[in-house]
Amino acid sequence: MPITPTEKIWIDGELVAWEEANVHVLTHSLHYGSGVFEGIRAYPTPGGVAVFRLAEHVERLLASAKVLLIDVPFSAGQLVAAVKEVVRENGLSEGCYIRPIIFLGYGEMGLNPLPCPVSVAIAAWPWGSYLGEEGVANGIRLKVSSWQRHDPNAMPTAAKITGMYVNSSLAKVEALKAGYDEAVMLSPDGRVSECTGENLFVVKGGRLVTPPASSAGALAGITQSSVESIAGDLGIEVLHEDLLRTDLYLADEAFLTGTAAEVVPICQVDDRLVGSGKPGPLTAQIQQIYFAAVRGQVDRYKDWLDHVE
Ligand code: PPE
Repeated sequence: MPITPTEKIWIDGELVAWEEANVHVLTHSLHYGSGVFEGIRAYPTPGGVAVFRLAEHVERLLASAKVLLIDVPFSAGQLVAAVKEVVRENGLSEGCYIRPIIFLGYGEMGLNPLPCPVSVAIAAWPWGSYLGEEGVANGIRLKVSSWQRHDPNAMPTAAKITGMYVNSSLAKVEALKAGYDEAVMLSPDGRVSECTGENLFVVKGGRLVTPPASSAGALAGITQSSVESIAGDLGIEVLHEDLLRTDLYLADEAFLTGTAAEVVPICQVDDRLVGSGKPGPLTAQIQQIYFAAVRGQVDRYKDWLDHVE
């Protein structure tokens, strides 16, 4: 997805011009994938632009840093304020995608990251639907990847580590080259884990099922937890249970969730139609409430929004 440049990027406490937000080629994280990052969205609401579940994203960012023993020189409160500053100063009143990254900079080379300088950058730009408008409306086609999700003892899947996404990219490219929209990855023990950058739900017998993040080696998604709240408030039971690939083939409905992707129906998995092959009624209902909630149109979920002004 192309990036539309905005004016300023926040780096280590200062706003710098977009085109000057550069790093040295010997940046540690470029060589070893040792950064941690987040994907956050802001949306236009009746009360002005607001960031969706900002505190939770900052908390997860700092948790990812903790896993890598990165000592972050900013507090959660400072990072929350910095994200809002980036949205405000770039005049992104129609909403945007926000990408904070904590990375190890130039200064040391070698596999011991501990002596490296730590940098924090936050960029934001307007970004449309990650899997396309067509996918959001009519559903996408998934392929079960030949690439497995990481074993959590090979790569800490609870943390959003830049280097981990080589695994996701391999799966994504394989799926795209085979003519699918997205890949679904299995854990080393053959259970459904997640998609390359999204969590996954199936609907079966009126209940929602999503793989348990820890045993499936998936990221605990903030969109996933929002969808669980929405479903709970609709009186729909949500289970965290292991899923096999055949559970995807035989689901009544399925959809994926992520900040960038939002809520996207799945219409086929490995060329099997999911249900009727069209977005199902529960998926459509949850999608509609999610899109309204992020735009501040549902009173019950107003606490999820952090206003920028
Ligand atoms: N799993 C993975 C592997 C993942 O990267 C994401 C977010 C999720 C699940 C969903 O998490 P959440 O956003 O909290 O609901 N992926 C981010 C980066 C995507 C990218 O392609 O880059 C995102 O959606 O911003």
